[in-house]
Amino acid sequence: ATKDIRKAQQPVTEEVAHVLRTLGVPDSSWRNGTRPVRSPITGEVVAHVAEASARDVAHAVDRSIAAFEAWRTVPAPRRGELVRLLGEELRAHKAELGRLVTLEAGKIVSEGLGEVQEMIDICDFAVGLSRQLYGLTIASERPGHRMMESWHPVGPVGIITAFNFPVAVWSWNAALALVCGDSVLWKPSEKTPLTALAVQALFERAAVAFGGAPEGLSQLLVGGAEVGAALTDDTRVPVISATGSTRMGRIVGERVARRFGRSILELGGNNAAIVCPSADLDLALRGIAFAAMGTAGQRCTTLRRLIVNEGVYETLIPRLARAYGSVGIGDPREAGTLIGPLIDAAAYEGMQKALAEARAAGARIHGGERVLAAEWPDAYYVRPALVEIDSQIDIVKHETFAPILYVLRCAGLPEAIKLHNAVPQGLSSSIFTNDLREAETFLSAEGSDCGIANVNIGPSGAEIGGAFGGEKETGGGRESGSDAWKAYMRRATNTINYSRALPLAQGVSFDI
Ligand code: UN1
Repeated sequence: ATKDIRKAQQPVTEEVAHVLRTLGVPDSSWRNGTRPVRSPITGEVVAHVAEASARDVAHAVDRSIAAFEAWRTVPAPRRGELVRLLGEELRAHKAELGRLVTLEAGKIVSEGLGEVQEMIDICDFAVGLSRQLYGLTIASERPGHRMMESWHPVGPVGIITAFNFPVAVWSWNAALALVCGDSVLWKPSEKTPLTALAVQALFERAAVAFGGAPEGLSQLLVGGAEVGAALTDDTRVPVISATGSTRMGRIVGERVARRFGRSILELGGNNAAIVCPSADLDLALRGIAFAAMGTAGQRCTTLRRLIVNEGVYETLIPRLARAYGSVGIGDPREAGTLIGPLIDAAAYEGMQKALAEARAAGARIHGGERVLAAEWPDAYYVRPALVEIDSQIDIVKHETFAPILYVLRCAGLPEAIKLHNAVPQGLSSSIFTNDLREAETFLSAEGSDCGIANVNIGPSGAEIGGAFGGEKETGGGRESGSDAWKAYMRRATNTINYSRALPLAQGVSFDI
């Protein structure tokens, strides 16, 4: 192994057990179950979790409805107090929970901690929101009448999350849903149930400190696709928020729509950055490196396509290739590691398949090979791949959940924007430029077609204050900040007559 490749210094299984116990997760939930859980750091089995059945889901929904019926009458600012206490638990256990994210999802230490920070941030946001669930007052056309809008709790919210943000995505949904007066049911990724168990334990502590939270307000359903399907099909669950692949989202979205449920879908991205001739290339290089290689390319916001103006191509790409060649890969717990493992063998195979297709199309590929295979045959570490390619062939339009950055050359901004938007996904995007006209054009109606569009930062690493989500095959849902809370409530339009007459709208007369 070369200097930039880092081996594990300490065993994983013992550390997982220690962290779970520190976080107050009962042994019974992770020691003797039927479903094995692997750490991607070494590929070893670190726990066996118990699984829910479809019948358990139905029973959990019964409890969730009872909890909802009590919770919806608790004043919203008081509901905010529970979320404040959850934020306090997360603050107190940030180090341990962040560590567990590292052990179970393979994120480097600062990204594991960052994910917990994102949870703390959304709790703070939701606490403030609990006093700001505003409706409008609307001018009525009738004398002596007033119209207004009321926002009411909607019911149990089903939350389906992915392995790559195993805890933060739950919190974006749950913190909002809870202050909105809803109960929550969480089906985490089958690849990352341990972090979910830990969050559930912290939630339960917060509920005890709160005193009087209804039993079953937040429930965890560990299991596979059949658990997700039972939740998705249950007509008593009005909102399903699902994060994951477009393939999964198409199934969930169709099933929820069939029963007139509401879905919040946060699916695949194929995020690009455009580099213009005026760009600050030092800054662009750092922004690109984090967005493309960070989290081993396993964020939905990961930078996957780089569209570079021909005027700066020969300066930027060799520098980027050098960064790709020297980045630290290995045990994510080691200081200096920037790229941890892929989640599993399937992720590795998907990556190699995509690279083979690009190679067959004549692409020039830097990196992409497996490393540390002799040390850990069951773990999948790769050097991130930089792929110079002439045109946006099919594989470039596809989201491969691995660190592959396709680089395309372009002649000017109109061509760059055209290439940028010519993919089925529409999550996040960015432009590197110091030209105001280019920046504003990119952000305008004729610019990026994504839910997130940035200037002089990469497409990943969004803050929780903004609405998060995207267009087209990304699913159209919005989570987290801004007014995303509205998706977790139902809206009632109210008309109040405070006069003695009964005028009808639109001048209709109906005298009996
Ligand atoms: C995801 O990968 O599912 O913007 C979410 C980001 C993070 C969230 C990513 N705040 O990269």
